[in-house]
Amino acid sequence: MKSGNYPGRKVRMTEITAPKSPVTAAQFADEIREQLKYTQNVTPEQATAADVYVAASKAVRNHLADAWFKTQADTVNGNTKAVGYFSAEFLMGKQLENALLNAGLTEQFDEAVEALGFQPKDIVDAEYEPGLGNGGLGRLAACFIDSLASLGVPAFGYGIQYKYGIFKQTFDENGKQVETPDYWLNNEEPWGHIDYNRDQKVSFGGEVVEENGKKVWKPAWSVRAVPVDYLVPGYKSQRVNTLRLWTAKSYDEFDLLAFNRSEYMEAVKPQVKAENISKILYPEDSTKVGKELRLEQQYFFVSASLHDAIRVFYPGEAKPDLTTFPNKITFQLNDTHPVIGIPELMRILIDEYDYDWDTAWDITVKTFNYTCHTLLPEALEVWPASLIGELLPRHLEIIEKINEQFEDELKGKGIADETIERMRIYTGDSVRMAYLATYGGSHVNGVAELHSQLLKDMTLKDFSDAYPTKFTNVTNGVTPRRFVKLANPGLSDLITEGLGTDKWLSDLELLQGLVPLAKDDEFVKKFAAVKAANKHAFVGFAKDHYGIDIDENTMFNTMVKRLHEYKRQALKILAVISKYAAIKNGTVSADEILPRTVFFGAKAAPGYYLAKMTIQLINNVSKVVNNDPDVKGKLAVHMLPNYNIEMAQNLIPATELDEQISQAGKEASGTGNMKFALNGALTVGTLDGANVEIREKVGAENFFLFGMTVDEVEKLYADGYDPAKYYEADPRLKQAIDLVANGTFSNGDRNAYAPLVADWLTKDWFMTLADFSAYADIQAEIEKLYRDQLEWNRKALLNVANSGYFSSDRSIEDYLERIWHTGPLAD
Ligand code: B1N
Repeated sequence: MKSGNYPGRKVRMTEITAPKSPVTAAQFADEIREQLKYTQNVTPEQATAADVYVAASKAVRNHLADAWFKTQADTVNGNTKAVGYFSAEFLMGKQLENALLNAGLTEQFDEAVEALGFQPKDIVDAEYEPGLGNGGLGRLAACFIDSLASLGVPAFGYGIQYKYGIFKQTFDENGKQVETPDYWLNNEEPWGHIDYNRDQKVSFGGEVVEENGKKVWKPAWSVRAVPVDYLVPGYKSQRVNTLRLWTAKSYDEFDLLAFNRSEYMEAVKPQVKAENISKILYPEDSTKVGKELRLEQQYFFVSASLHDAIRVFYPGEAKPDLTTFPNKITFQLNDTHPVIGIPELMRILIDEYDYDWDTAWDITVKTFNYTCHTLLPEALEVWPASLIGELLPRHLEIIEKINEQFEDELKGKGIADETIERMRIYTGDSVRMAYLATYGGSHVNGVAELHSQLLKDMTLKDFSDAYPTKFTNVTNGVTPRRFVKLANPGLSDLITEGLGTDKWLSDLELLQGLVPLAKDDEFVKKFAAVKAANKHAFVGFAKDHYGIDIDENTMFNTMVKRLHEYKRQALKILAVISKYAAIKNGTVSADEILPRTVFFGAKAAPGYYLAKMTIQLINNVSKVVNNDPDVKGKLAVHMLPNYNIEMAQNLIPATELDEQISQAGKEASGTGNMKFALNGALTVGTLDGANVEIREKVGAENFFLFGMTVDEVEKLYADGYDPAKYYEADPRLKQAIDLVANGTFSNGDRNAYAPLVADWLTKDWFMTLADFSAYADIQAEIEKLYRDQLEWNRKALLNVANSGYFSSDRSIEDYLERIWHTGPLAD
């Protein structure tokens, strides 16, 4: 047992070091050979890296099987409440390396594949990364299920196995984003086990009739939800949880009549319609997409999962006592996407199990909790009532009744009519999912201190006034296993050397033991050497993957995240342009210039016009700058295609300066910011999301803060914001925008970026121009510190030492204590 040093910590991770089925490298090699022979059907001589990858994956999976069965049995038979994490996205990243680490088989694997004549890295790289998420929200779900298993908490991840994940991004010759489908299942996928025998029926449409005084839903069509199970091994916990992703299949046989007339397309129509449900991940991030298919997806996975949980916890019982359901499992709703689960559980309890309304409501509220991930009011999902009525008529009735009960309850609390009007869940025209989630569950949380506060003060203020005790905060976190140990082995070894133990991997607050070492110049130099080695490694990675040449003797400055106006990639590229102009004009002398390489990585939603134009601009700035002999060796810009988990694992450890420059009050949390700090990058950032807490933990003197605060932003909106004023006031900004407008980055075409320029000068909703001067000014401070490598690295090391709080293990402990009220399984 170890203890962290922050207050309120209840759960302690107990490392179980001795694997229950230890295996030698030679035995593991035999197991791989066996898989090659009997499942891949190739000889070791015929085997390619891809074959060995599949064989090794299956061998690791076999090692996890017993722990998986035991965890399942303990989950059902023990008396520890389980967690069901409902999420439309799980952005897992590659599985093999992580499974090896958590199963304690890394060394055996390395030796075994070498004995087979392969390089371990080539085998790990042969895995095709599953992209079943858009960005931070999906990656958070993946970190959370890793931490749940590592802490030994019984848990299920529930979601969708999309056939096509997030699109693959390339750029055309004009620098425009091109999206291509990500058919990840075209490659052999050894991790998911499709279980046709644990399927569920999910129905849609039709009508509600009354039979014997009871409402009966007569659906028009049904699909077959089939679970695909992924093992979620805990780090040294001997626990293996389940990620259950549903895939949609058709019940309908071929329409033989149509088939006989050779109308092939007609014959397979029902299959196509059913299977469309799990076909594609919506490539939207932090924006609302109101699409019928999306609601079908949401209902599909939530309905199947609720029925599955009842099956798991009451096996074979025709009349289970579901009043005990909230003692068996608690469901966390990851944003509004699974919120249709609230009326669905009501329907199941009332229609399928004959409970009365009040009992059903009591069970439902106790079972659900809701995490909100946004502050943009336009991003909260609202469904047209007509759509719900068509697709889920019984649910619309239930939602109406929930709303009636809700309005009565508010009246009873003496709340004013106009407030009630604002708070309505069902307006007659539409259903507000965030409001339904807040009323229909026990707790609501934001994802960083500032975000949770702003939810209470703004986005959900009426609800927080009426139900103050429901609201809480859980600051996001990231798993140190993937994002430090696997991504940054050099730093991991140094940390272990510095602390004299590797227990920090399951108790990240132990990193604080590095604080005294920041005074030790020799240790700081070792730390600097790790960063230099990571930069060198990334140069190789970038050459292999993107064919680009990078000068490793420059500062590596990175901005990777989804492309969104509020995140303000525009602010970064304008500052780059301004720097370019300064070098060209000779406003800065050669020895004043700190050589930098700026990396961008960002996907834009396919329909997001200004975001896509920003990508195009970055690509064309890159072309001009990188081909200009005047700035060679001083400034380079790279827009790296297809930012994904693999790129993150390679680029973050090599980064020295990280950009977290969103407009204050817009980024709910951010989790990239945590990964960079943990890997020894310094942050330049605004007081937004979790930046606030990162700065508190690492120390204001180790963080480059700039820009307006939330209050200043609000005031400026209220006073009337005129971006043109800022354009006129700062010649650096004026020059940068003029260069975009005058065709410098579009072969003289002055229209190429006209919509972007017009938006900046007349609208600029996220106040990029207002923050430009502060951002440009702080660069001098950054560059001054960077010239003193020892001081820079000392501060970077202090970022690592003080970022232990941002482990997703700590987030899960907070959920357990504040929301779920459960804990690890007994051994
Ligand atoms: O969730 C992350 C946060 O760290 C980020 O600040 C936040 O922007 C992100 C609709 C979203 N919020 N909302 C989404 C994703 C997909 C979708 O279809 C919205 N993503 C976030 C983790 O808390």
